[in-house]
Amino acid sequence: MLTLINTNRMVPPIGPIGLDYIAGAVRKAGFDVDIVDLCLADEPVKTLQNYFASHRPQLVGISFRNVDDCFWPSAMWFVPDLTETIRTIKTMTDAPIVVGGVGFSIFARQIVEYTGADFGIHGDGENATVSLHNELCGSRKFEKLNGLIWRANGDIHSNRPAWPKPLSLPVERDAIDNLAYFKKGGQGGIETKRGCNRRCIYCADRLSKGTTLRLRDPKEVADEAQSLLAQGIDVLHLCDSEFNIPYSHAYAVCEEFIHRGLGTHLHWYTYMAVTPFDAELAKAMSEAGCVGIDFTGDSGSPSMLKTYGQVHRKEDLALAVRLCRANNIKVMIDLLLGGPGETPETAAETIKFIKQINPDCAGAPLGVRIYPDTEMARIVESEGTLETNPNIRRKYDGPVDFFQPTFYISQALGPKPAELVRDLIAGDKRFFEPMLDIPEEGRVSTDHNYNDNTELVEAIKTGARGAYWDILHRIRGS
Ligand code: B12
Repeated sequence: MLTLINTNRMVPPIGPIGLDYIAGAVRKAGFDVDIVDLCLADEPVKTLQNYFASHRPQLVGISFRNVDDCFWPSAMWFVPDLTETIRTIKTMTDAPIVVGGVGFSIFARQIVEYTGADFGIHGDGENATVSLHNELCGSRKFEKLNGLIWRANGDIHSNRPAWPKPLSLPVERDAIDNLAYFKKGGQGGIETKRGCNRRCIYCADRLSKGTTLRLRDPKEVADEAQSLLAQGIDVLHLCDSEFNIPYSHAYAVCEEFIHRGLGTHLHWYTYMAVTPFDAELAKAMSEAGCVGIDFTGDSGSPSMLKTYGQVHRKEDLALAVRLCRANNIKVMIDLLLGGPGETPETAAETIKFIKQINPDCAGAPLGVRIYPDTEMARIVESEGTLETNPNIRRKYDGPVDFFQPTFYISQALGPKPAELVRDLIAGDKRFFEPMLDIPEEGRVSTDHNYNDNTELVEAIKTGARGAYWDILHRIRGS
């Protein structure tokens, strides 16, 4: 028997859909599985105590979604909390502990080492969890289990990540309380594929999901959407890195939704790359129920787009906004301000351009989270000694350590970069502004950090549904 534990207690709460898929796969393999959801528990430690007082699982799986909040200057780091949770669980059970999750997979080996967990799974958890369970009950041959991080003779070993292809997932979605998450978190989640083959210099998705596109059968995706709809969940956020990569699959998913008439019952939001996108896809998405797109816009400055490794041009962003408007789809543009080479001029060019193309919203956070093994990390390392690099921002002492929240803000933006960006935005309510290093007493929040966001929690409590940028935009007014 297997116990899966959700440790993400951020609010608004996001359903641990990875555990829903894993539990479905474990059941299909013929094992019993329980989910202990600490996010929905008032008292997590008591919940764990009560559970382990009456259950003796053979394996405990812990889901670790967010390593940090990726938001400067908040820069919250959750690995110490995970360590504490694992320590607590070890006092309650002798079962081995395996950790997995999207954030976990970015730093798999380091997290196993830091937290003292027995095992980790780097990548997809469905097959890997079943295989680990089988090996633990059998011959304990760990060398060949894809994704496994394991200990032997005082060493930690890392097998190659588990990124199985073809990808087929359980569609029942009945292992977690999706409806409770919908009522408290304002949306459900679903994936149409895994992996991303883009080369954005800052992105960690290739570390956690791989660079090979692993597509689900559109019929399977639609079956799953119907399972969620049957539970009363009629607003979804897709959990793909970028829905339109590849274009043909996005179109095929829309066609299947349209064929089943899902677009009239279901509303959904998604992340998208700015290209490929055209009138045909925009129309199909709208008919399939898409009501909002959050584009990886990054910048309105050609030189910064090049630096970030983007393939789109600023003109593509303008077209994307027009296509959304023509198809009644709300549009958000996610920017990244402060990367290598950002100057007051490039920042001004971006803000001015975004104002001109007029999306519903634009996220303008400051600071790029530096992940290890990315082009971004290589750029920073090529700039010389990390500890004295004036572009690096962090809140911890000692050597620079990308495992902990470490950000890049181009020093060319001057000593008060957030103020500079806010001045450029000049109170335009379409923008989510960067947080200030020292928050102003009593000032109403204008950023879009979704961690511990009481404004969102309250709005959802009173019935708001949808992507968080859309809910914030509605409640803050424009
Ligand atoms: C969609 C998404 C969102 C949506 C969620 C929509 C929804 N309804 O679910 C929204 C916009 C709300 C969102 C918000 C945030 N997000 Co987000 N999000 C994503 C995204 C794109 C997909 C996550 C997902 O659900 N994947 C699908 C599921 C099935 O995959 P999974 O969770 O990885 O699970 C699999 C494996 O990891 C593994 N696994 C999982 N658990 C376990 C447990 C065990 C025991 C095992 C063995 C395996 C295992 O098996 C699962 C199945 O194969 C990821 C990036 C990405 N491409 O994955 C970022 C990502 C997770 N988000 C991130 C962040 C930072 C946030 C925010 C904190 C941002 C902020 N400050 O506001 C908030 C936090 C929200 C919250 N309350 O938790 C970061 C986390 C990085 C980090 N350093 O930790 C990511 C990785 C993006 C990034 N690269 O920066 N997010």
